[in-house]
Amino acid sequence: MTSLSELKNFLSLPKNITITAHRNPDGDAVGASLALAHYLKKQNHDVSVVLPSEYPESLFWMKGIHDILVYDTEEKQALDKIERAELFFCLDFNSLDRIDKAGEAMLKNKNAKIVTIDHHLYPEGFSDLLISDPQASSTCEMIYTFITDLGDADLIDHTIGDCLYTGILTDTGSFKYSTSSRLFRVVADLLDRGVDDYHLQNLIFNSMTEKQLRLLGHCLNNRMEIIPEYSTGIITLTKEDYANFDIKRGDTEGIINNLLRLKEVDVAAFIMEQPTIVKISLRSKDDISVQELAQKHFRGGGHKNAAGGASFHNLTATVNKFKEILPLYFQKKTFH
Ligand SMILES: [Mn+2]
Repeated sequence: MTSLSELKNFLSLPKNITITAHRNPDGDAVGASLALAHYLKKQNHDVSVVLPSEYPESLFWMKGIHDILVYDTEEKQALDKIERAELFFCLDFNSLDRIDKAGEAMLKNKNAKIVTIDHHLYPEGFSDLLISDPQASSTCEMIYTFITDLGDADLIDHTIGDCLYTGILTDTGSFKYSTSSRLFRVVADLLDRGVDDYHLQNLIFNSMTEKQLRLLGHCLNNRMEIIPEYSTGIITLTKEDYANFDIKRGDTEGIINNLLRLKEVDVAAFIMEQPTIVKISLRSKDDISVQELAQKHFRGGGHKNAAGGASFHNLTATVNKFKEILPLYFQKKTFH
């Protein structure tokens, strides 16, 4: 299976299909998985979504989310779905290390075809059919195009629309990054299909817990450092912060974007001390790319304006390493 028309043929009879997306799934990964699952179920396929790790609580309102199998905690059921699948959809990632053990299990199932739909740069070659578009705002935007290209735009109802809109909204930071006229046309069509954008904005963004807002205050007040000569901002979180604020999955989401609200900051780094590694998230403005820095120095990758990776040094050493690398990538500014 190497073309969309072959896939369409394959899908003309009910199949066992397993959808997966990357570890620590975000709004785009979960939204794309559920949207595709709802669409395929409408065509009588037997569909399951298997994610490597837990999805964020902020998305619990999404229809079908509690049917998702989490490999970390439901390994047996997840493996069963992976072993029985005739077709895999890999969404919102393009290298198998993003799905850990689920990837190994998937490759063992030699009877199944693999279709990847993703908007990250430099896809690995593990798929039978690769639909890659680094220009797309989100995998959710690509799922819309995918369903439309299969001739099934009419099947996009407001349930599918809600899922797609969620991924678009979160991956573009409420239409702040990687937008295009094409994206706005997609969104206009989703609204025509019954998506309530105001309601979804509230569900997704105005639903912080008090703890999360206080943690944001702590980060900005006590853990932020600005390096003016490299237009860079850094926020760090220590193990003690994780304990004191009882930080759970999803609690730190979006904190990094606050650094870019500063006029003088073009590059933002969020460096988190985790139990065994130190994680680093990077964001940038305009044409400044953080992708290569993440890939070369922190075993990671991502997009031009949003990338990440990890380090096996301690927190201080990782922060120092990041500061030492800055001159390799960014012009030093002089002040008069
Ligand atoms: Mn995405």
